[in-house]
Amino acid sequence: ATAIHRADYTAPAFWIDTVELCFDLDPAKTRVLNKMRMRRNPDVPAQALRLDGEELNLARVLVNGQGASFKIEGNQLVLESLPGVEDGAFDLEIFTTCAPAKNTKLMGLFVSNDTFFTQCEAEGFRRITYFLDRPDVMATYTVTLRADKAKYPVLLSNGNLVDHGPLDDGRHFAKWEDPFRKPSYLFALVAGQLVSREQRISARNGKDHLLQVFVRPGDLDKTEHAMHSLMASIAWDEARFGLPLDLERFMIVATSDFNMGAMENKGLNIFNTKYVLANQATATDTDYANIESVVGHEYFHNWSGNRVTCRDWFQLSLKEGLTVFRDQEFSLDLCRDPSAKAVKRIEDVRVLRTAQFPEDAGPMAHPVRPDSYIEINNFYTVTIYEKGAEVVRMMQTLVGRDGFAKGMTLYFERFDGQAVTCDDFAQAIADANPQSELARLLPQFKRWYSQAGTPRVQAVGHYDAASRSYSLTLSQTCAPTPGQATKEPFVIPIGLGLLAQDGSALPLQSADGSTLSAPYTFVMTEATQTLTFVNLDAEPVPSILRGFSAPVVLVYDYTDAQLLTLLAFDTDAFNRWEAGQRLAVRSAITLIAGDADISGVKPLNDAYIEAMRSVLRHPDLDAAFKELVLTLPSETYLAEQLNVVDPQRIHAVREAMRSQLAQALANDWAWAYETYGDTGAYRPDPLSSGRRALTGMALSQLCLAAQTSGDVVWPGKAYQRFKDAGNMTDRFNALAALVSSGHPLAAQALPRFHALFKDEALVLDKWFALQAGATDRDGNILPAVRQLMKHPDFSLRNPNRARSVVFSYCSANPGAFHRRDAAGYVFWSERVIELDGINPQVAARLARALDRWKNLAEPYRSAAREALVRVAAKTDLSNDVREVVSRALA
Ligand code: BAL
Ligand code: ZN
Repeated sequence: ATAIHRADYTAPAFWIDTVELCFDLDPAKTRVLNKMRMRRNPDVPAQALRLDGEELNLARVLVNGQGASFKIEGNQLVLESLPGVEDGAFDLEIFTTCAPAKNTKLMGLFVSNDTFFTQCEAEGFRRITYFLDRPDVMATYTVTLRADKAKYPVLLSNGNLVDHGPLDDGRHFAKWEDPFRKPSYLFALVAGQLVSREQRISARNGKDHLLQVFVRPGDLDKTEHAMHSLMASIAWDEARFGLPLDLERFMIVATSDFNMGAMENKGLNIFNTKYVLANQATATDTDYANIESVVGHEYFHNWSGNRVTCRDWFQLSLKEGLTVFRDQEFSLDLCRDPSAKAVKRIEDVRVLRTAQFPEDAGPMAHPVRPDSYIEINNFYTVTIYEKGAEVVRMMQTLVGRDGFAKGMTLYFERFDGQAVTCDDFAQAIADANPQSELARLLPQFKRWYSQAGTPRVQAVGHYDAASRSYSLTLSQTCAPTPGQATKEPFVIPIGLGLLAQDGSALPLQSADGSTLSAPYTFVMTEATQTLTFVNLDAEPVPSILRGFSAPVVLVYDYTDAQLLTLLAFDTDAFNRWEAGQRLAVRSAITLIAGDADISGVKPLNDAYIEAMRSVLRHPDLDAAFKELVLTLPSETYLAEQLNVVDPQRIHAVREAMRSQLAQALANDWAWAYETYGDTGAYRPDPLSSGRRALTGMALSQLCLAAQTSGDVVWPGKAYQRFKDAGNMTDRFNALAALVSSGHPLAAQALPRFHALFKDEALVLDKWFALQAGATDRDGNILPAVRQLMKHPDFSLRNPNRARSVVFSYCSANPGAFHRRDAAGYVFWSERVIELDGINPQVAARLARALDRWKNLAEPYRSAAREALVRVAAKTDLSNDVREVVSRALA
């Protein structure tokens, strides 16, 4: 496979104006008739027409109704001689067949539970018919679906239903027209036995719309939250950005076999069931929150992605970074309470730092707008999505919230109906705000799109008592990443405040005597810059990078006392949380990086424990915020702070910290459990979700403490709660408390849970994931995982199930995965190879579990390398997996 380079982009040699597709749906052999109205692109030198196609059986090619000569070159259908009509336009008709039932890659047209679904992004449409399968070729589609009526009563495609009726032999048809031009990756069809929740709404402009959520019969009682989320999304996009729903009908369909979370096909979003189905008996608070943001995300794509799409796949973050930013803002705006907003922001940053920062430091590091790729599926990454969203967020910071909304308006005015680039977006935001810092700094700001790697900002403070001034020197660096040896300085907005030693907020007075208004953001542009503040009676405590104002690592040599002050008093909730994390990281790293014997060690000092007690007992802080502060930094996050990673030592130290907190705060956890434990009638709002999260944490800590003390009361209470809980969050947390503490009652609770939910696939995923992700005790998890794979409910073909077992173990359970005997890595290599034969996209995700092998200590490092070499030695790997393992070994 060869790499594709952004610099090689050329416009297509042909355009497709209209597409008429007719499907005769049959799982074994679906017939696809594709009639296109095409024309040459006069701006490009005349050349042969090359259409993409994959795993298709070609039966017929007609040009203007006549048989035409063609050849197949690799995965392309090539037509050399085309009619030389005046305007270069012609009709091309292609008849192919494909085998949806055999499509285990879940790209193109596939069958799941006797229902047809499609997934075309990025390059799945070519598995349905020969096409110019690239996002800058936009056409209008008319789609006719024909199928057996009894088996496939519901026939859906993009746009509006314009005709339907019976056919011979018990078959029927439906004809759909999508009035909007779109690239092929937004095409979709669904056919099967589905039922729908319907809602009619009137938009602000008085237009009526039909909203539908389609699911399998039996799941209708789990669609209310998705429908509410959709209605809220529609209202939000109109209110915040003036962007209305542009279709008469908007459909969401759920499928249990899906590679991604969901897909924004025009008017016909296809979702993984995980992000649609919820009721209180089967879904947790986290599920509810995820559904809200994914429904929002896909809906927001209707403008940021569909109305204005990407010129090429290097511009993927144009739509994904922007749309993640939009879904984050949507969820933030739905939090009415400032504390809930802070919690949401912390959660988003946690994802960025535990997933994207490692990516940016590893072999797959790439800019937000990559320069090359081998397999585009590998670039649906946390860098494109989450870092891309941070880049958009910084733009909003630099132009202000209103300025950003103006920029969005200009962007859609300029580019509606077009396929454009990240440059076009940034330019529109800047042009709408000509006086802004963004406009002034745009070329430099765009380094966020071109340079990979996480910048490090080192801050050094100096207080001068004689002049009563405090200077803060900031220096930025960014380590080399593959293909980028040196980096130029970034534009880094740095939220900043100063606290007195008693914790009170200090006014920021600059040397020229002016007072800077709060919240203050310093826009860093140079490699090193110094800020000076005056009229300070004593050395202040700096609160830097407030709200996590830029996706950077902030290095500042805080004293413990300063961190305790920030934790207790910072008005910026993000930095308040961050101070607690820094304290915990410091205690952990000191031990992990040293070589002292750590058995029986108590890593946390009294001051930290007292600070945690104060937070837990705090009368004014919300439960959700408390839960975040009391959650120790993850093993993955700790690993990223080290140059040489011993995963077992990290695991042992973190477990010792958890255990120490459990014992030292035992009374406080009991108090928290009693105080927050009853959340009344179930509602998945941030406030009551936070109470359940903290209660779950308390129970887990109490069961952990019981492990040492021999107490039987709390494990008993956990078991009782597990049995009696009125919602899945409480039930699952109680089960997790028993499993994670290794209590014998877990052995009773697990089968009971399975029996209760044996028909609920998404709940079984949780059941599998809990066991595969459980704390390792004497190497017991890997054998358990192998056993789980033999369970009658396990299937590697279903991506959700594969993720719940294999990924939960390999990618989310470092303490169990990184074994001294290398058996975890052997298991990983077996599964990557096995999955690659089924579904390369999912296999390549799993392959990334060893991205950071070069940082591992011995014996892990050599064993991990050996496992990678074993996978790479396989000659018939997919491009997907080949790219990942080659980059890892490079
Ligand atoms: N476009 C792929 C799925 C998503 O990001 O919405
Ligand atoms: Zn998206």
